[in-house]
Amino acid sequence: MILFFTPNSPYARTARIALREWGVLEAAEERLATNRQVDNPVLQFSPVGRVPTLVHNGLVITEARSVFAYIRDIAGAGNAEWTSPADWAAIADEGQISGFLEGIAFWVRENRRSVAERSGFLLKVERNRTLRCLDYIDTLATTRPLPTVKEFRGAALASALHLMDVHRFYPDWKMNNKALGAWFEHQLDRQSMRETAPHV
Ligand SMILES: N[C@@H](CCC(=O)N[C@@H](CS)C(=O)NCC(=O)O)C(=O)O
Repeated sequence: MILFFTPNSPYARTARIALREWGVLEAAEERLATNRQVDNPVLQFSPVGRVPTLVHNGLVITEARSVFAYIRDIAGAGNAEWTSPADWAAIADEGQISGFLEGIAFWVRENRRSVAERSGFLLKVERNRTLRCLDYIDTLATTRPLPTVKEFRGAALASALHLMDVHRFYPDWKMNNKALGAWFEHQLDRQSMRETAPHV
């Protein structure tokens, strides 16, 4: 099983966390992708060429949510973290968390462009989205316990928060979002988080 990743991708990180949390790291080879390069090895398997991409038994699985579910399934834990009948509250929370992660990933990409090319408008849109999401998810965290990074929405949330932190987009966020800050600090202690920390 090959898992393509890049060290700072919060999407790929959720898959790397899953390998560790669900005990299947030894069955996988984590292979570096070279995103947006013509010789990106991911392109041998997937025309989309994004991470995470998981290759196993002739299958090419993309999209972080599906890769997480697949890893969980081969670990013997079933492929769904939602209970049956569907846990719509968890599904609703996952939507907000995925949207938050997407916003942070976009913010990082925009910020990576040269100063002249950056859109001040889009940076502001993403900053405002982030502030709104942090408040919303902080309220969630005070209402009911957030899952650990062993679940996809926990891994996605922790990966997004960590990337936001290392880029220092909003250094004081924990002061204004105390419940979420406390949850995040707990996740940082986990080995899966330490082994996959982004490099800046
Ligand atoms: N919707 C995808 C998003 C994955 C994604 O955007 N990955 C980025 C890295 S953070 C990537 O591989 N970008 C390279 C590219 O778009 O060519 C998912 O959930 O996995």
